[in-house]
Amino acid sequence: MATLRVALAVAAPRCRVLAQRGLWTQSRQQLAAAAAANGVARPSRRGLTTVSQAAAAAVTTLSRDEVITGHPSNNVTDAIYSKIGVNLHLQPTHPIGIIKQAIYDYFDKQHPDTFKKFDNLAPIVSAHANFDEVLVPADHVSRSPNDTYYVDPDTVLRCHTSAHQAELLRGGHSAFLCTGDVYRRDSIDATHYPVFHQMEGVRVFSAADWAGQEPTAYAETELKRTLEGLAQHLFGKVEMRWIDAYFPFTEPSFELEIFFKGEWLEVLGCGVMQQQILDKNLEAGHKAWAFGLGLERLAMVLFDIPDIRLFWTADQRFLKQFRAGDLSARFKSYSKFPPCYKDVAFWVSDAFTENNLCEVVRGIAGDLAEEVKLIDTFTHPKTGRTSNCYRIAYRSMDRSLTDDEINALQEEVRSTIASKLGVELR
Ligand code: FA5
Ligand code: MG
Repeated sequence: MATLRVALAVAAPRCRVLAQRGLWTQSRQQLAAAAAANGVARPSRRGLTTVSQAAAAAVTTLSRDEVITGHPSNNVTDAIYSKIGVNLHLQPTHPIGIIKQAIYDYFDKQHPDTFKKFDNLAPIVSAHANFDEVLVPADHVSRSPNDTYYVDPDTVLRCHTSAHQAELLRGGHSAFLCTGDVYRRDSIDATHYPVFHQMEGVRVFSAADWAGQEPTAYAETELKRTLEGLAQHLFGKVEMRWIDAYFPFTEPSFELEIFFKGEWLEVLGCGVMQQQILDKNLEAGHKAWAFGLGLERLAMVLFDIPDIRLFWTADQRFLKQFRAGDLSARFKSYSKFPPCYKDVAFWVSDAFTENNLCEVVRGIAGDLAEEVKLIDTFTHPKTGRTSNCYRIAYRSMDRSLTDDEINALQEEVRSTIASKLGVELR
């Protein structure tokens, strides 16, 4: 049986660390399948309504009760709650803060006094802002509680910084960079973490800018030139290529890939903003581009950081390697503790999802969980029941784990799987 994800050891080549997998790209396949099943070209979109809410409140502190509300649809865990307010992007000597500032510097140099910066918008947003306002269809997979953290049915932890596009446009901002922590229920491996950081960039144009050219073509050209310049600013001379992509909020849409250590790496998604978003939030006569880039990915490439969990360590042996404004640092591994593998097999039910399993593992083992991988599956010929076997890799970035410690974690994982996921252990 094929594994769900390529195993990524800490020492794995960096290019594989950045293996592609897009929420929105995947979703297009699902949309196509749904459309085919419904016999329609495209699933219908939920109607847009106007919100009169002011821009999200600045991050102060969110109490646990505000985030883990007790509402039956709430799926935020304590492990996730503990990440809210950490704000790695606000720490000037942290790799995430350093890369954010390097991007600011590029935009300020190219276009002085043009891009307004937002980096303290609260990560709790309305589902309306996260999805409806950027035209995410009502049945899009990203809306599922399997993929997104819901505070209550109308409120989510933003799954992308695009959640702020519409409100910032309404606020009269025609060029902005919006940075923040984003949250996604996800599988576990060296490049995927349920909390990561994005920077959204938007630039609005009017007729004076495109000066007789076709507006969409003008915006597309300007967008690509801007982002190619950014990649060069961060990485120096690099080979890059544009891939056609799909996002509900842009048309046309692209992803930028950079050739790095022998492979093509996706570093950002972007495109020409859907006219509907502009027309809804601005007076007529505008065109805009938008992009959303992953700060961890850029920092992993730039600083040679092999595992996404390292961004969250408090270990000075990591943190001391980076300095504000210094893009030349290259991460040097300070320890290589071996992973410890434990397998768990169970009969699955229809309700079982891998994201739920990963949430259980993360809730118990925290950052000691390096990877959860499906290694075997079979269907019983007589009963028709399906059994999955997952291999969990436990590893600390900072120290050796004892057998007792790992066995205790694994026991708790096993009993929680049995009690919470509706599966039968084998
Ligand atoms: C988005 O989130 C879109 N909102 C981006 C966008 C904005 C497109 C504006 C068009 C216009 P995507 O899911 O591909 O797209 O994420 C964007 C980037 O975030 C990726 O290219 C990648 O660099 C980073 N990223 C995505 N998922 C993860 C993850 N699990 N861990 C780390 N980085 C991730
Ligand atoms: Mg993508």
